[in-house]
Amino acid sequence: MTDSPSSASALVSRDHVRTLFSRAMSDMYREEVPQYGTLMGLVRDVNADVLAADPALAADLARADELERLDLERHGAIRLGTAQELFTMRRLFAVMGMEPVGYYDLSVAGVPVHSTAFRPVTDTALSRNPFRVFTSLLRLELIEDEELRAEAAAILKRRAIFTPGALALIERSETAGGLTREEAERFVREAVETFRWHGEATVDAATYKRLHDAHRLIADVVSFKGPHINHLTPRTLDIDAVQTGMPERGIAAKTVVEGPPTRACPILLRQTSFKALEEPIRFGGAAGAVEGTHTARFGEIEQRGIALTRKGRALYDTLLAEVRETGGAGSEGADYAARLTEAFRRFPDSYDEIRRQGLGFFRYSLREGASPAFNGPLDAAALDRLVAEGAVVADPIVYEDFLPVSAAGIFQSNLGGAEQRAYEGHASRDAFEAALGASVADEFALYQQAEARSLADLAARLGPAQSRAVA
Ligand code: OOG
Ligand code: NI
Repeated sequence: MTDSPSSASALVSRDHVRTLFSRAMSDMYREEVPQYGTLMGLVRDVNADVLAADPALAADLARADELERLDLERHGAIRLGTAQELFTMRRLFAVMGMEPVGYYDLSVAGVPVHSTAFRPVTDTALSRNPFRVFTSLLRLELIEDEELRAEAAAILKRRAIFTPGALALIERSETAGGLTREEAERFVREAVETFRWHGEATVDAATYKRLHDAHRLIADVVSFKGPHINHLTPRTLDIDAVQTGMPERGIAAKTVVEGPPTRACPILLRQTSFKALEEPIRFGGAAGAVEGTHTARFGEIEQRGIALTRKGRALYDTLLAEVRETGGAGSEGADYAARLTEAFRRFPDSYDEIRRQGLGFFRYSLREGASPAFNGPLDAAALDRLVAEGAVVADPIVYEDFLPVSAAGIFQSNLGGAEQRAYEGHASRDAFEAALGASVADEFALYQQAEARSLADLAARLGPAQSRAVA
């Protein structure tokens, strides 16, 4: 596959289609939610300040192929109603090289959905454009009221969220192994239609109210023509600066930043958002059109840090639970940030310690111009020595995924925070994968493979004798 426009029948890369799509989504959302544009401006300014103030960081990011993708980088979120919708959504994202990674059960946090993230998975694709979409599937089986459950299912069954043009091009891509330039552009125009906001509800006001009373999220998924994108999130290099900058630009920020505290070496993912907008909608029905409002769409910012190993993640989960469970306070309380910082003192805050203790994933490479005397094998001790000598660089691998506790916090902050109780039903990964028509990739395995690939390359560069003995 190639990006070259030389022939009209040549296929363009999936990365190219994804970039076209993420731009089109961003343009559409900026038009629909002007505060998103304001937020993008703020993030751009903060990122420029951080890079200007820290040339070493700028150099590290450039070497790790992180710099170029920074301004392109964002994620979005959608909520689907049926298994069929999820199945087709997987095929739609596959056209753009996005695959389902991870399973998130949000029912434990009182949100009746389970989710995955569609995202690119290869090193090259990620460095070109890591656009991801957090995709949730409503779990109607968690609605207690049987009649309402049946009604919601019937409403969802009647809708068709994909345009005929999008469906045809998904099939085309599946049979031809990709799309031509012209098809890709048409595909993006058609695909974006699915995620557009519709001010017209498909239900009458009374039905909306019943769905809303069962759970605000159920009303959001069931009452509309399609799964409107509910936020788009740019990536910042300093979320604390964005958090303080938001009110200055007239944006009402959520009080607590989700995820780990401020650290010298950022881990995983920190996120904050601005409150969902109350938007006018019109209900249909026998009585004629009725005006109402709906709250769903918001803005969010994220800062990404190093991907953690299972061991590192377990430590993160333990420390976070400790803070949140103190007096059952969750993330409430003025001292939350201070308690978080205190608890995370037990998480080493230097890349060197994180690496030695096996808490995070790294990408290893030979430093430019280095030619260390080396006689293999490239085991852990040899690697430590080469890193200590400075001949080998260990760059943190960026966390590309999401965090269930944070996601629940983001959901809740936009649901008015009223629905806190956990649902009885627990994780249902098998049902999710059956609906998806595929299994979700294991995020830890993906990071592990990325690290292993870098070690294999390094071993090959150090000398052929070593390439047979990778640590
Ligand atoms: C998704 C919320 C989760 C994140 O960044 O964790 C999310 C939603 O509200 O649909 O986007
Ligand atoms: Ni998000």
